[in-house]
Amino acid sequence: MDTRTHAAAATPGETVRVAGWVHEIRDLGGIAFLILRDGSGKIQIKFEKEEMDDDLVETGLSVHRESVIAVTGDVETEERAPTGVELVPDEVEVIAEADPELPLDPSGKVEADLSTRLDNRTLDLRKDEVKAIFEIRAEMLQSVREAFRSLGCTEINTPKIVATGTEGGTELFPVTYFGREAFMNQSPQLFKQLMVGSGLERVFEIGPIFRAEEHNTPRHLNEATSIDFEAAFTDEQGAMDACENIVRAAYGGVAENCQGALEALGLDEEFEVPTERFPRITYEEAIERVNATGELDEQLFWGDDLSTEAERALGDDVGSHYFVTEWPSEIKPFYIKDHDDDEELSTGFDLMHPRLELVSGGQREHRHDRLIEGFEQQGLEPEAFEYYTKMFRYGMPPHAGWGLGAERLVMTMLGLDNIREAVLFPRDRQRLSP
Ligand code: AMO
Repeated sequence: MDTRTHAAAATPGETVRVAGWVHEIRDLGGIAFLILRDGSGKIQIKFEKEEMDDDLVETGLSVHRESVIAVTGDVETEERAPTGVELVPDEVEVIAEADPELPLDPSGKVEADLSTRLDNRTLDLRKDEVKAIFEIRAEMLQSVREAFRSLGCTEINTPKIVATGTEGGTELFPVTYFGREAFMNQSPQLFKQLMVGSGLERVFEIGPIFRAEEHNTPRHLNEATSIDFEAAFTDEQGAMDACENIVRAAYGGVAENCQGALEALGLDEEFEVPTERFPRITYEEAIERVNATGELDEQLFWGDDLSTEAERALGDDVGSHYFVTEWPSEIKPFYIKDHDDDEELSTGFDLMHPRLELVSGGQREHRHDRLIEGFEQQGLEPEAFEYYTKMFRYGMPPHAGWGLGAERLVMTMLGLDNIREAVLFPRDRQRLSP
């Protein structure tokens, strides 16, 4: 059991045993300070060389930085100490000595590039501002889960090894499954849809998705975390309402419970929970607005996807989260329903942060025959998806949903430059370990 006193809880007048990492040793001659760091913060340990046992001083001051030690002693008030208290040691125990040469400086005095940091993530995460990202990520996931529960959703877990892809054939990772070809799942899309036709009706999943993206970009991962929602008896408008609710809850939870982490990132003053309703702009209006900015070398035409430059121009123009609705049917996947009165228009939508896309979603095609036609139009063989299409013959209600990239949410929330900052151990073209 963890019987130590946390650094932040050490109170003057107490005798305590603290344990953690040697953050820094400052030797001023007759007096020396060791700064010990643990999960709660830091505490100064004072060594008065003339007055203390030689072995104690020797042990305390010769230990290498980042070693794990335990120190027992009396806590005293000391206004000049960084936290206003210091510990006068009676005993120093070296629990796990660190090598003198470290691949990365956790005190942050020596800067390291992202690749070195990711290679040595354990040491990197000893920095307050890096640890803060993952505390915020955890809080975000917790708030999202709670918000889904209050929307009446059941959390599900669906297979990650699957027989077919859903999000376009080129981005699949093949695996061998007992001699048969299988793939890592790109999205829980088909499984979550099958659940709205079950007794569960409203579901969410938070889990990994795998995309064999060919290019390294600051916004793509080969393994990402998708926050997925799907609900029966709703349309794309209802799905967008739920999406707004969840994104707002994520920001709200972080604002309420992560003040320390936001401070460590220097964001405590500027962090804002979006309160205004996210504008819903049609695709047609979006391309008109992009063209009107004059930021693009070439004009956009109906049927074009929004390029990174177009997203940026529109994001600057709108200035907040916004939805793009009514995309052309031809650029949305087979499972997205077309508008009843105009087959060229889909019910698909994207939620955009001014910097990048966060969410795709829409109302789904729940009519069996139309679904089969959609497969054929997209050049997919409906037979391979029979496990899915078959259930549309046994009572599948109208439904809608979306998928939100967890890392992109953290990235945009905290203004991170690279999506890898929001993943403990990112997977990209170069990176398969750690
Ligand atoms: P889509 O493919 O647009 O839609 O993915 C949904 C959201 O997931 C995130 N995302 C990624 N994040 C990082 N790296 C990647 N390679 C990556 N790929 C996707 C993005 C994106 O907006 N089945 C549909 C969702 C639905 O309709 O319910 C889907 O997967 O934030």
